[in-house]
Amino acid sequence: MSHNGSSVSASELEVMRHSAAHILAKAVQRLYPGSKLGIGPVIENGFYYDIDIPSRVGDEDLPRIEAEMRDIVAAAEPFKREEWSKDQALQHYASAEDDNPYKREIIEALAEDEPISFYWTGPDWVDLCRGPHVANSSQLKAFKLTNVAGAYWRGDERRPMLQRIYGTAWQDQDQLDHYLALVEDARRRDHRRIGKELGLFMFSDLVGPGLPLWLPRGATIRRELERWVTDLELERGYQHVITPDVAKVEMYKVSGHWAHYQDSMFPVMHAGEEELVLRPMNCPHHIQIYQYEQRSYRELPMRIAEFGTMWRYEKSGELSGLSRVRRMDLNDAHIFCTPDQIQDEIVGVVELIEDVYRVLGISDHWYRLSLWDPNDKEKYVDNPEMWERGERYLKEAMARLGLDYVEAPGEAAFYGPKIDIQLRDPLGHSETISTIQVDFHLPNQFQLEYVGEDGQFHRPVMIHRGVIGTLVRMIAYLIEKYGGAFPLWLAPVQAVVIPIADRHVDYASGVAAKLRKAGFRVEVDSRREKMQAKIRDAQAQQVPYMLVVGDRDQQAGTVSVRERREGDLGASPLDEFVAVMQARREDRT
Ligand code: TSB
Ligand code: ZN
Repeated sequence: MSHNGSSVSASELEVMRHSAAHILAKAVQRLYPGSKLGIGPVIENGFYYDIDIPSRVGDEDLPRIEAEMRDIVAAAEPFKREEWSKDQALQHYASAEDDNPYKREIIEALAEDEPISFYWTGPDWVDLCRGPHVANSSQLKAFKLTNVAGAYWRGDERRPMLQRIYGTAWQDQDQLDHYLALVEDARRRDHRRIGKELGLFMFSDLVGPGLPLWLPRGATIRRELERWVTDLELERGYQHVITPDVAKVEMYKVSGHWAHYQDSMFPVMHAGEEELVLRPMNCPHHIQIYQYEQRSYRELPMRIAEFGTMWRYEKSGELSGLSRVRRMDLNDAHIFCTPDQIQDEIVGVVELIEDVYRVLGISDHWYRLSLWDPNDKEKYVDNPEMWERGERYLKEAMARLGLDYVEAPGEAAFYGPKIDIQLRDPLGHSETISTIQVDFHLPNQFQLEYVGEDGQFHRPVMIHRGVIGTLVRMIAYLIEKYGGAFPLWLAPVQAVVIPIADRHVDYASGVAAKLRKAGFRVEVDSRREKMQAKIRDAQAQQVPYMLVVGDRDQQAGTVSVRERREGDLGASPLDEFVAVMQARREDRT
């Protein structure tokens, strides 16, 4: 995607990573005779090779394989390209020394008359490969094998499972070290890990994959976010509604979801005479509310909002903690407006998103203009004029806002182009949280109308938008961003009162009661543990305030305040401290 010189070095790096995959495969075949190679592509930050290895290989075997790779690098083996005919290639992979059904399958699918390229690494090892490669194995300077996973041949669970060995490779040791440090940081911040440590959410085998269960502390974070955003929306003229998360299949036939989005939907439920389906999106339901009455231009723009529950049958291999799930609540709204109002509405949504991000401390986001792919008739409604019009509106709004964006063909919704707001995780992967979409399609499908100033019927336009996106994905992101240290207003437990001895428990309970009355989430740690241990535990739970109370506090009506980052802040009269907490909660920093 880069337009400058760095794209050149990026592809150099790719070549090196690809050569690293070959060196890995050669090392594995040396150590585990009889290993049959599958495919070994370059991926982001590194490479992998899928290999059918006669014995099971685990992460503990990686150092040995790495050492073997180092020998190959030290031997400075040249990479040499050769072209074979299809027959020669097939013969090679049918021979006793390199009998390989996987490679034969790949070759069978290639054209009859075109030569097939092979790459030698040293005089004794060859692999089917398009290339290009480094000239010599000694050019591989800095690499590391990272993990092993099972991978079905061709991703098909009915085919054999091979072992996929992952590695990372870089220009030099510094770059490798930097990357490994990032990986370590990402591991520490991983929302799945922190979610467990802080007791935020869980999954259950009996409930099923991609279906998170929120524990009380996680539910608290959700509730706070939901209340906050709902209030912001009410201030801005949104009307909140509540609609069911199933509907008749018929509705999705009208909307076009059935034709373009069925792959992501759960199977249909046959209930008596009815055919019902879990909704993958909230739009058609909101459209029903729009159509409940005849609408006039005076009611527009009409902003119908809901934290709407959606169900998407995501592939099991793509599920990932809270970031990609099968049941989610979207901070959704559908704005019904006249064509003249589109610009202002888009601008208003972007401003709302920027306000929300400012409070959450999000500043490294970027805008992506997600466009259709005219060649993909299955995914997209075939109406070039409509796509062009939507794109124009979005571009004009971005120009008005003075915002830069990156264009991404093939990322649009089936019904219209989008502005997606992209966020990066610690390893630099980007994902969409907020989205703004212009849609001329659904209003047509449902024959939407309003009565204009002229007394005639007109067709409104729809803007679909999510501000904090789905609560799951946003919370996964926030857990990683804050490393579990949520700002006071979102922290599931905002203060722990720690009595020094048993005789302080009553006073501690009084302090907690007072804070609870002021609306805070407070716990009293009355366990018979040392004060230091209690502080350590509260600190590990990332609780913003620890209020230690002993004889002196009890007599003076104070609390000895410890803040999770600043440490000991000294004694403070309880009333004063409640006011400090209130102020901090209010400005949400
Ligand atoms: C904005 N109809 C629109 C809505 O009105 C819509 O559903 N758009 S969407 O398909 O792009 O989804 C909105 C957002 O939901 C995405 O931007 C993404 O942040 C989030 N999302 C999508 N799929 C998942 C998933 N499987 N798990 C978690 N979040 C998801
Ligand atoms: Zn929608």
